[in-house]
Amino acid sequence: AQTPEAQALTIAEVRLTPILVADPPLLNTQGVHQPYTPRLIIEVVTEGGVTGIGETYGDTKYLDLARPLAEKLPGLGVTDLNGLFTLADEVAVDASRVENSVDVGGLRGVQTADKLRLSIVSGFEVACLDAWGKAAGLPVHALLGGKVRDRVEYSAYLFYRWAEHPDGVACEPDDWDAAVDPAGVVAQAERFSRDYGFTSFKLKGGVFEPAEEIAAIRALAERFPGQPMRLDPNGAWSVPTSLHVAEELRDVLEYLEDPTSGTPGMAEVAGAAGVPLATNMCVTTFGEIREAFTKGAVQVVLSDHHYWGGLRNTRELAAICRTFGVGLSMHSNTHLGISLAAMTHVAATVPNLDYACDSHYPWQTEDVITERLTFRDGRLDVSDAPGLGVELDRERLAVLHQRWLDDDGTMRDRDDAAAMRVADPEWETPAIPRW
Ligand code: GKR
Ligand code: MG
Repeated sequence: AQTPEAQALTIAEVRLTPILVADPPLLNTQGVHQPYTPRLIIEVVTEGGVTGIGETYGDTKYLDLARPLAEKLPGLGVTDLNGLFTLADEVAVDASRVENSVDVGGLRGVQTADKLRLSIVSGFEVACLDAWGKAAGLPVHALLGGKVRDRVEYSAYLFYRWAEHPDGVACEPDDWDAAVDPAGVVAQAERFSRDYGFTSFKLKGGVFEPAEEIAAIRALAERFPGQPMRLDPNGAWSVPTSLHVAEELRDVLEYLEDPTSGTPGMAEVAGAAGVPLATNMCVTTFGEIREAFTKGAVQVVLSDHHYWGGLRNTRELAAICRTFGVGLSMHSNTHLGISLAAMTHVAATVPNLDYACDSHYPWQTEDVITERLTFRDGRLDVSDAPGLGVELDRERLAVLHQRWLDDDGTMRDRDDAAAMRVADPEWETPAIPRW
Protein backbone atom coordinates (compact mmCIF):
# COMPACT_ATOMS: atom_id res chain seq x y z
CA ALA A 1 0.00 0.00 0.00
CA GLN A 2 1.19 3.51 -0.79
CA THR A 3 1.89 6.04 1.91
CA PRO A 4 -0.36 9.13 1.78
CA GLU A 5 2.73 11.13 0.70
CA ALA A 6 3.35 8.82 -2.27
CA GLN A 7 -0.35 8.82 -3.13
CA ALA A 8 -0.30 12.62 -3.24
CA LEU A 9 2.54 12.45 -5.80
CA THR A 10 0.57 10.17 -8.14
CA ILE A 11 -0.53 11.62 -11.46
CA ALA A 12 -4.29 12.20 -11.56
CA GLU A 13 -4.58 14.10 -14.82
CA VAL A 14 -2.47 15.24 -17.78
CA ARG A 15 -3.37 18.24 -19.95
CA LEU A 16 -1.80 18.81 -23.37
CA THR A 17 -2.11 22.22 -24.99
CA PRO A 18 -0.66 22.73 -28.47
CA ILE A 19 0.04 26.36 -29.23
CA LEU A 20 1.39 28.54 -32.02
CA VAL A 21 3.92 31.10 -30.94
CA ALA A 22 5.14 34.11 -32.93
CA ASP A 23 8.57 33.66 -34.54
CA PRO A 24 10.55 36.28 -36.50
CA PRO A 25 11.81 35.74 -40.07
CA LEU A 26 15.11 34.15 -39.06
CA LEU A 27 17.08 32.64 -41.92
CA ASN A 28 18.88 29.32 -42.00
CA THR A 29 20.20 27.08 -44.73
CA GLN A 30 16.79 25.46 -45.27
CA GLY A 31 14.77 28.64 -45.58
CA VAL A 32 13.17 31.01 -43.11
CA HIS A 33 11.22 30.58 -39.90
CA GLN A 34 7.44 30.60 -40.25
CA PRO A 35 5.62 33.50 -38.59
CA TYR A 36 4.25 31.04 -36.02
CA THR A 37 5.86 27.91 -34.70
CA PRO A 38 4.21 25.01 -32.85
CA ARG A 39 5.05 24.12 -29.25
CA LEU A 40 3.32 21.74 -26.85
CA ILE A 41 2.65 22.73 -23.24
CA ILE A 42 2.23 19.79 -20.87
CA GLU A 43 0.54 19.93 -17.46
CA VAL A 44 0.74 17.04 -15.04
CA VAL A 45 -1.70 17.29 -12.12
CA THR A 46 -1.07 15.14 -9.03
CA GLU A 47 -3.59 13.53 -6.65
CA GLY A 48 -2.32 16.06 -4.12
CA GLY A 49 -3.49 18.90 -6.40
CA VAL A 50 -0.08 20.14 -7.54
CA THR A 51 0.40 21.00 -11.24
CA GLY A 52 3.77 20.59 -12.95
CA ILE A 53 4.50 22.11 -16.36
CA GLY A 54 6.70 21.10 -19.29
CA GLU A 55 7.27 22.24 -22.88
CA THR A 56 8.47 20.52 -26.03
CA TYR A 57 8.07 20.46 -29.82
CA GLY A 58 4.46 20.75 -30.91
CA ASP A 59 4.48 19.56 -34.53
CA THR A 60 1.81 16.98 -35.39
CA LYS A 61 4.18 14.02 -35.26
CA TYR A 62 5.05 14.93 -31.65
CA LEU A 63 1.40 15.43 -30.69
CA ASP A 64 0.57 12.02 -32.15
CA LEU A 65 2.93 10.48 -29.60
CA ALA A 66 2.18 12.78 -26.69
CA ARG A 67 -1.54 11.99 -26.68
CA PRO A 68 -1.31 8.19 -26.18
CA LEU A 69 1.49 8.66 -23.64
CA ALA A 70 -0.60 11.18 -21.68
CA GLU A 71 -3.41 8.60 -21.45
CA LYS A 72 -1.07 6.09 -19.82
CA LEU A 73 0.19 8.39 -17.10
CA PRO A 74 -2.60 8.56 -14.50
CA GLY A 75 -1.52 6.33 -11.64
CA LEU A 76 2.22 6.85 -12.21
CA GLY A 77 4.16 8.69 -9.52
CA VAL A 78 5.80 11.93 -10.62
CA THR A 79 8.95 10.58 -8.95
CA ASP A 80 8.89 7.42 -11.10
CA LEU A 81 10.85 8.88 -13.98
CA ASN A 82 12.21 5.50 -15.04
CA GLY A 83 8.61 4.28 -15.19
CA LEU A 84 7.81 7.21 -17.48
CA PHE A 85 10.39 5.94 -19.98
CA THR A 86 8.96 2.40 -19.79
CA LEU A 87 5.48 3.74 -20.60
CA ALA A 88 6.88 5.82 -23.46
CA ASP A 89 8.47 2.69 -24.95
CA GLU A 90 4.99 1.16 -25.15
CA VAL A 91 3.74 3.94 -27.42
CA ALA A 92 4.12 2.86 -31.02
CA VAL A 93 5.62 5.35 -33.43
CA ASP A 94 3.92 5.37 -36.81
CA ALA A 95 6.80 4.52 -39.17
CA SER A 96 5.54 6.95 -41.81
CA ARG A 97 6.01 9.77 -39.30
CA VAL A 98 9.70 9.00 -39.20
CA GLU A 99 10.26 8.03 -42.83
CA ASN A 100 8.41 11.00 -44.26
CA SER A 101 9.76 13.36 -41.70
CA VAL A 102 11.98 16.17 -42.94
CA ASP A 103 12.25 17.58 -39.42
CA VAL A 104 13.13 21.02 -40.66
CA GLY A 105 15.35 19.56 -43.34
CA GLY A 106 17.40 17.66 -40.80
CA LEU A 107 18.48 20.75 -38.82
CA ARG A 108 17.88 18.72 -35.68
CA GLY A 109 19.89 15.71 -36.90
CA VAL A 110 18.60 12.38 -38.17
CA GLN A 111 15.03 11.63 -37.10
CA THR A 112 14.39 8.21 -35.58
CA ALA A 113 11.42 6.74 -33.72
CA ASP A 114 13.45 6.78 -30.52
CA LYS A 115 14.37 10.40 -30.92
CA LEU A 116 10.76 11.38 -31.48
CA ARG A 117 9.86 9.49 -28.32
CA LEU A 118 12.63 11.09 -26.31
CA SER A 119 11.56 14.58 -27.39
CA ILE A 120 8.11 13.87 -26.01
CA VAL A 121 9.34 12.17 -22.85
CA SER A 122 11.50 15.23 -22.13
CA GLY A 123 8.43 17.47 -21.84
CA PHE A 124 6.69 15.02 -19.49
CA GLU A 125 9.84 14.48 -17.44
CA VAL A 126 10.20 18.23 -16.88
CA ALA A 127 6.51 18.50 -15.90
CA CYS A 128 6.94 15.61 -13.41
CA LEU A 129 10.07 17.21 -11.92
CA ASP A 130 8.26 20.54 -11.63
CA ALA A 131 5.31 18.89 -9.83
CA TRP A 132 7.62 16.90 -7.56
CA GLY A 133 9.67 19.98 -6.74
CA LYS A 134 6.57 22.06 -6.00
CA ALA A 135 5.15 19.32 -3.78
CA ALA A 136 8.44 18.92 -1.91
CA GLY A 137 9.25 22.64 -1.74
CA LEU A 138 12.51 22.00 -3.64
CA PRO A 139 13.88 23.50 -6.85
CA VAL A 140 14.32 21.16 -9.83
CA HIS A 141 18.09 21.51 -9.60
CA ALA A 142 17.93 19.98 -6.09
CA LEU A 143 16.10 16.95 -7.50
CA LEU A 144 19.00 16.57 -9.96
CA GLY A 145 21.58 16.54 -7.20
CA GLY A 146 21.95 20.25 -6.58
CA LYS A 147 23.34 23.24 -8.43
CA VAL A 148 27.08 23.70 -8.82
CA ARG A 149 26.67 27.32 -9.96
CA ASP A 150 24.23 30.14 -9.13
CA ARG A 151 24.09 31.63 -12.62
CA VAL A 152 24.14 30.06 -16.07
CA GLU A 153 25.80 31.80 -18.97
CA TYR A 154 24.12 32.10 -22.37
CA SER A 155 25.47 33.26 -25.73
CA ALA A 156 23.91 35.75 -28.14
CA TYR A 157 22.31 33.68 -30.89
CA LEU A 158 22.61 35.90 -33.99
CA PHE A 159 20.62 35.22 -37.13
CA TYR A 160 20.56 36.69 -40.57
CA ARG A 161 17.00 37.90 -40.82
CA TRP A 162 14.59 40.07 -42.68
CA ALA A 163 12.95 42.99 -40.93
CA GLU A 164 9.55 41.50 -41.63
CA HIS A 165 7.85 38.36 -42.84
CA PRO A 166 6.87 38.47 -46.54
CA ASP A 167 4.14 40.91 -47.54
CA GLY A 168 0.62 39.81 -46.83
CA VAL A 169 1.59 37.08 -44.35
CA ALA A 170 -0.21 37.24 -41.00
CA CYS A 171 2.39 37.71 -38.27
CA GLU A 172 3.31 39.57 -35.07
CA PRO A 173 5.86 42.18 -36.14
CA ASP A 174 8.86 42.96 -33.91
CA ASP A 175 11.20 45.94 -33.71
CA TRP A 176 14.37 44.35 -35.06
CA ASP A 177 16.03 45.57 -38.23
CA ALA A 178 17.03 43.35 -41.11
CA ALA A 179 20.47 41.71 -40.83
CA VAL A 180 21.68 40.44 -44.19
CA ASP A 181 25.29 41.63 -44.26
CA PRO A 182 28.23 42.07 -41.83
CA ALA A 183 27.05 45.54 -40.73
CA GLY A 184 23.55 44.22 -39.97
CA VAL A 185 24.99 41.30 -38.00
CA VAL A 186 27.21 43.62 -35.97
CA ALA A 187 24.26 45.94 -35.23
CA GLN A 188 22.24 42.93 -34.06
CA ALA A 189 25.12 41.79 -31.84
CA GLU A 190 25.41 45.28 -30.36
CA ARG A 191 21.77 45.19 -29.32
CA PHE A 192 22.16 41.72 -27.82
CA SER A 193 25.23 42.89 -25.94
CA ARG A 194 23.57 46.09 -24.72
CA ASP A 195 20.20 44.61 -23.74
CA TYR A 196 21.29 41.28 -22.30
CA GLY A 197 25.03 41.56 -21.65
CA PHE A 198 25.96 38.50 -23.72
CA THR A 199 29.69 38.24 -24.26
CA SER A 200 29.89 35.28 -26.63
CA PHE A 201 28.28 35.23 -30.05
CA LYS A 202 26.94 32.50 -32.30
CA LEU A 203 25.96 33.26 -35.88
CA LYS A 204 23.57 30.96 -37.68
CA GLY A 205 25.28 30.46 -41.02
CA GLY A 206 24.72 28.42 -44.16
CA VAL A 207 22.58 31.26 -45.49
CA PHE A 208 24.97 33.23 -47.69
CA GLU A 209 28.18 32.34 -49.57
CA PRO A 210 30.86 31.31 -47.06
CA ALA A 211 32.95 34.41 -47.92
CA GLU A 212 30.06 36.60 -46.74
CA GLU A 213 29.75 34.72 -43.47
CA ILE A 214 33.51 34.80 -42.91
CA ALA A 215 33.30 38.58 -43.34
CA ALA A 216 30.47 38.77 -40.80
CA ILE A 217 32.45 36.85 -38.17
CA ARG A 218 35.50 38.99 -38.89
CA ALA A 219 33.41 42.14 -38.44
CA LEU A 220 32.06 40.79 -35.14
CA ALA A 221 35.55 39.90 -33.93
CA GLU A 222 36.73 43.40 -34.76
CA ARG A 223 33.81 44.98 -32.90
CA PHE A 224 34.08 42.62 -29.90
CA PRO A 225 37.80 41.80 -29.72
CA GLY A 226 38.74 38.73 -27.72
CA GLN A 227 35.13 37.63 -27.25
CA PRO A 228 34.27 34.04 -28.23
CA MET A 229 32.63 33.49 -31.66
CA ARG A 230 30.81 30.49 -33.14
CA LEU A 231 29.54 29.90 -36.66
CA ASP A 232 26.94 27.21 -37.44
CA PRO A 233 25.92 26.52 -41.07
CA ASN A 234 23.97 23.37 -40.10
CA GLY A 235 26.11 21.06 -42.22
CA ALA A 236 25.79 23.13 -45.40
CA TRP A 237 29.46 23.03 -46.43
CA SER A 238 31.63 20.41 -48.12
CA VAL A 239 34.78 19.22 -46.35
CA PRO A 240 37.07 21.52 -48.40
CA THR A 241 34.80 24.53 -47.79
CA SER A 242 34.70 23.75 -44.06
CA LEU A 243 38.49 23.61 -43.97
CA HIS A 244 38.73 26.89 -45.85
CA VAL A 245 36.40 28.62 -43.37
CA ALA A 246 38.33 27.11 -40.44
CA GLU A 247 41.56 28.44 -41.91
CA GLU A 248 40.09 31.93 -42.29
CA LEU A 249 38.53 32.12 -38.83
CA ARG A 250 40.69 29.86 -36.67
CA ASP A 251 42.03 32.74 -34.58
CA VAL A 252 38.60 34.03 -33.51
CA LEU A 253 36.37 30.94 -33.25
CA GLU A 254 35.88 29.12 -29.99
CA TYR A 255 34.24 26.40 -32.08
CA LEU A 256 32.86 25.74 -35.52
CA GLU A 257 29.43 24.11 -35.28
CA ASP A 258 28.33 21.40 -37.73
CA PRO A 259 30.32 22.80 -40.67
CA THR A 260 29.60 19.68 -42.72
CA SER A 261 27.02 16.96 -42.64
CA GLY A 262 27.64 13.47 -41.25
CA THR A 263 30.17 11.97 -38.87
CA PRO A 264 32.75 10.85 -41.49
CA GLY A 265 32.91 14.36 -42.99
CA MET A 266 33.07 15.97 -39.55
CA ALA A 267 35.95 13.62 -38.67
CA GLU A 268 37.83 14.69 -41.80
CA VAL A 269 37.32 18.36 -41.01
CA ALA A 270 38.19 17.89 -37.34
CA GLY A 271 41.48 16.24 -38.29
CA ALA A 272 42.78 19.33 -40.06
CA ALA A 273 40.66 22.32 -38.96
CA GLY A 274 42.77 23.41 -36.01
CA VAL A 275 39.60 24.57 -34.29
CA PRO A 276 37.18 22.47 -32.17
CA LEU A 277 34.06 21.19 -33.92
CA ALA A 278 30.73 21.22 -32.09
CA THR A 279 27.54 19.43 -33.07
CA ASN A 280 23.82 19.25 -32.54
CA MET A 281 23.41 17.28 -35.74
CA CYS A 282 25.73 14.29 -35.95
CA VAL A 283 25.52 13.38 -32.24
CA THR A 284 21.93 13.78 -31.06
CA THR A 285 21.39 10.33 -29.54
CA PHE A 286 23.42 8.04 -27.28
CA GLY A 287 23.72 5.57 -30.17
CA GLU A 288 25.69 8.08 -32.25
CA ILE A 289 28.30 8.80 -29.59
CA ARG A 290 30.59 5.80 -30.05
CA GLU A 291 31.33 6.38 -33.75
CA ALA A 292 31.73 10.15 -33.41
CA PHE A 293 34.00 9.97 -30.36
CA THR A 294 36.04 7.08 -31.74
CA LYS A 295 36.66 8.96 -34.97
CA GLY A 296 37.40 12.22 -33.17
CA ALA A 297 34.63 13.85 -35.23
CA VAL A 298 33.47 16.26 -32.52
CA GLN A 299 35.18 18.07 -29.69
CA VAL A 300 32.01 19.62 -28.23
CA VAL A 301 28.52 18.07 -27.98
CA LEU A 302 25.61 20.46 -27.74
CA SER A 303 23.18 18.95 -25.29
CA ASP A 304 19.51 19.73 -25.63
CA HIS A 305 17.19 18.12 -23.12
CA HIS A 306 14.44 17.99 -25.74
CA TYR A 307 16.50 15.71 -28.00
CA TRP A 308 18.20 13.70 -25.32
CA GLY A 309 15.12 12.69 -23.36
CA GLY A 310 15.11 15.14 -20.48
CA LEU A 311 17.20 16.58 -17.71
CA ARG A 312 18.51 13.34 -16.24
CA ASN A 313 19.63 12.07 -19.65
CA THR A 314 21.38 15.40 -20.20
CA ARG A 315 23.39 14.69 -17.08
CA GLU A 316 24.22 11.21 -18.39
CA LEU A 317 25.41 12.76 -21.64
CA ALA A 318 27.53 15.16 -19.62
CA ALA A 319 29.14 12.26 -17.75
CA ILE A 320 30.02 10.51 -21.01
CA CYS A 321 31.52 13.69 -22.46
CA ARG A 322 33.52 14.21 -19.27
CA THR A 323 34.85 10.66 -19.45
CA PHE A 324 35.99 11.06 -23.05
CA GLY A 325 37.37 14.57 -22.65
CA VAL A 326 34.76 15.97 -25.04
CA GLY A 327 33.38 19.44 -24.27
CA LEU A 328 29.75 20.17 -23.52
CA SER A 329 27.61 23.11 -24.53
CA MET A 330 23.86 23.51 -25.09
CA HIS A 331 21.75 23.88 -28.23
CA SER A 332 18.30 25.37 -28.56
CA ASN A 333 15.41 25.69 -30.93
CA THR A 334 12.55 28.17 -30.85
CA HIS A 335 11.32 27.80 -27.26
CA LEU A 336 9.53 29.57 -24.44
CA GLY A 337 10.23 30.23 -20.78
CA ILE A 338 9.30 26.79 -19.45
CA SER A 339 12.02 25.22 -21.59
CA LEU A 340 14.47 27.98 -20.69
CA ALA A 341 13.85 27.38 -16.99
CA ALA A 342 14.42 23.64 -17.48
CA MET A 343 17.61 24.31 -19.48
CA THR A 344 18.88 26.57 -16.72
CA HIS A 345 18.18 24.08 -13.92
CA VAL A 346 20.01 21.24 -15.63
CA ALA A 347 22.85 23.49 -16.78
CA ALA A 348 23.29 24.60 -13.17
CA THR A 349 23.94 21.00 -12.09
CA VAL A 350 26.46 19.96 -14.76
CA PRO A 351 30.05 20.46 -13.60
CA ASN A 352 31.53 20.28 -17.11
CA LEU A 353 29.33 22.79 -18.86
CA ASP A 354 32.30 24.26 -20.65
CA TYR A 355 30.67 26.94 -22.81
CA ALA A 356 27.84 29.47 -22.72
CA CYS A 357 24.50 27.84 -23.71
CA ASP A 358 22.54 28.77 -26.83
CA SER A 359 19.06 30.16 -26.50
CA HIS A 360 16.54 31.44 -29.05
CA TYR A 361 14.60 33.05 -26.18
CA PRO A 362 15.40 36.72 -26.94
CA TRP A 363 13.72 36.22 -30.34
CA GLN A 364 10.42 35.21 -28.75
CA THR A 365 8.14 38.13 -27.96
CA GLU A 366 5.40 35.87 -26.61
CA ASP A 367 5.40 33.47 -23.69
CA VAL A 368 3.15 31.30 -21.55
CA ILE A 369 4.69 32.15 -18.18
CA THR A 370 3.59 35.01 -15.96
CA GLU A 371 7.04 36.58 -15.62
CA ARG A 372 9.57 36.31 -18.42
CA LEU A 373 13.08 35.28 -17.52
CA THR A 374 15.65 38.07 -17.81
CA PHE A 375 19.27 37.77 -18.91
CA ARG A 376 21.67 39.96 -16.94
CA ASP A 377 25.37 40.08 -17.86
CA GLY A 378 24.55 37.35 -20.37
CA ARG A 379 23.43 35.08 -17.55
CA LEU A 380 20.29 33.76 -15.89
CA ASP A 381 20.02 33.36 -12.13
CA VAL A 382 19.29 29.79 -11.11
CA SER A 383 15.95 29.79 -9.32
CA ASP A 384 15.74 28.27 -5.83
CA ALA A 385 11.94 28.48 -5.80
CA PRO A 386 10.07 25.14 -5.72
CA GLY A 387 9.94 23.27 -9.04
CA LEU A 388 11.08 25.15 -12.14
CA GLY A 389 10.30 28.48 -10.48
CA VAL A 390 7.99 29.67 -13.28
CA GLU A 391 4.18 29.93 -13.37
CA LEU A 392 1.85 29.23 -16.26
CA ASP A 393 -0.07 32.24 -17.58
CA ARG A 394 -3.36 30.58 -18.42
CA GLU A 395 -4.78 33.54 -20.30
CA ARG A 396 -1.79 33.69 -22.64
CA LEU A 397 -1.86 29.92 -23.02
CA ALA A 398 -5.51 30.11 -24.08
CA VAL A 399 -4.77 32.85 -26.64
CA LEU A 400 -1.88 30.93 -28.20
CA HIS A 401 -3.92 27.71 -28.19
CA GLN A 402 -6.79 29.50 -29.92
CA ARG A 403 -4.33 30.55 -32.61
CA TRP A 404 -3.42 26.88 -33.05
CA LEU A 405 -7.13 25.93 -33.24
CA ASP A 406 -7.81 28.67 -35.79
CA ASP A 407 -4.86 27.73 -38.00
CA ASP A 408 -5.76 26.11 -41.30
CA GLY A 409 -2.98 23.57 -40.80
CA THR A 410 -0.19 25.50 -42.51
CA MET A 411 1.66 26.47 -39.34
CA ARG A 412 1.14 23.35 -37.27
CA ASP A 413 4.26 21.67 -38.64
CA ARG A 414 7.37 23.81 -38.84
CA ASP A 415 8.59 23.93 -42.42
CA ASP A 416 11.23 26.57 -43.13
CA ALA A 417 11.44 25.72 -46.84
CA ALA A 418 7.67 26.19 -47.28
CA ALA A 419 7.92 29.52 -45.45
CA MET A 420 10.69 30.59 -47.83
CA ARG A 421 8.56 29.67 -50.86
CA VAL A 422 6.09 32.35 -49.83
CA ALA A 423 8.79 34.91 -50.66
CA ASP A 424 10.49 32.89 -53.40
CA PRO A 425 8.17 30.40 -55.13
CA GLU A 426 11.19 28.77 -56.84
CA TRP A 427 12.86 27.92 -53.53
CA GLU A 428 13.78 24.25 -53.06
CA THR A 429 15.36 22.79 -49.93
CA PRO A 430 19.04 23.08 -50.90
CA ALA A 431 21.01 19.90 -51.51
CA ILE A 432 23.79 19.33 -48.98
CA PRO A 433 26.61 20.29 -49.28
CA ARG A 434 25.35 23.61 -50.55
CA TRP A 435 28.83 25.11 -50.91
O1 GKR B 1 16.20 27.94 -35.48
O2 GKR B 1 16.88 28.17 -37.52
C1 GKR B 1 16.98 27.70 -36.38
C2 GKR B 1 18.14 26.82 -36.07
O3 GKR B 1 18.85 26.53 -37.24
C3 GKR B 1 17.70 25.54 -35.41
O4 GKR B 1 16.72 24.91 -36.17
C4 GKR B 1 18.85 24.61 -35.15
O5 GKR B 1 18.36 23.41 -34.65
O6 GKR B 1 19.60 26.24 -33.52
C5 GKR B 1 19.82 25.08 -34.13
C6 GKR B 1 21.26 24.76 -34.36
O7 GKR B 1 22.07 25.19 -33.59
O8 GKR B 1 21.59 24.01 -35.27
MG1 MG C 1 23.65 23.98 -34.47
